[in-house]
Amino acid sequence: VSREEEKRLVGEAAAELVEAGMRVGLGTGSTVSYLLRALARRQLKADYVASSPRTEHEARSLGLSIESFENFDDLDLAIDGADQISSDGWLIKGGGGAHTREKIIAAASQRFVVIVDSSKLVDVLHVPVPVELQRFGIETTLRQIAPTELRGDETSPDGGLLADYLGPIGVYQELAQWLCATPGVVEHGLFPPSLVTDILSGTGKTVVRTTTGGTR
Ligand code: A5P
Repeated sequence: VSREEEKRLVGEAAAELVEAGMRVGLGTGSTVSYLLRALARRQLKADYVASSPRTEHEARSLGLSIESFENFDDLDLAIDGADQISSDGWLIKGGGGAHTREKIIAAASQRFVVIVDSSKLVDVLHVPVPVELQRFGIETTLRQIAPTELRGDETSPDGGLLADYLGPIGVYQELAQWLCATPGVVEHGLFPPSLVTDILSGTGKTVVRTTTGGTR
């Protein structure tokens, strides 16, 4: 079974979690693309919020109704992919540069479901850790969180520069706090287990469901 097939299976399984009338946050990436197609086939009347222009465009072209996130103060459910999931439930996200909006959506949602193929399951998280940085003072911010490499002129939809932290990871919580505490860092791609309520991972032809019960 290919990785694409695993992505399709988890995307379709996650689409079954959506019910009519729900307010649903949609993540970004190739796994989410399968989710969007499955949601479009279900033709539910639900309100969707997109974490990126890519998702917004893709969802609209499939006929899903995308609302502005300024219209909702919370969400019932959010579904997103990830770059890595550690055995203790931490995520690295942002390979696609959308992690700031994705984290806002995850934190706003009653339930945050992560959908991944088996290649994303790791024992221990490894670099790169994506970061979004303010352009103002970029060189000093990069120096403070060295070694961090800019991804050229790639920006987030909110205008931040995207970069990858490449240094030691150590204790996840400590790295997350250090990155957050550095002025100029808009957001980093480490998501703590407390943000996540469910993980759907594709392993061959089966979808493994883990309820992590993140509390918020
Ligand atoms: C996007 O910004 C990211 O957080 C992740 O890279 C994404 O959710 C995973 O994408 P794939 O499903 O394409 O691996």
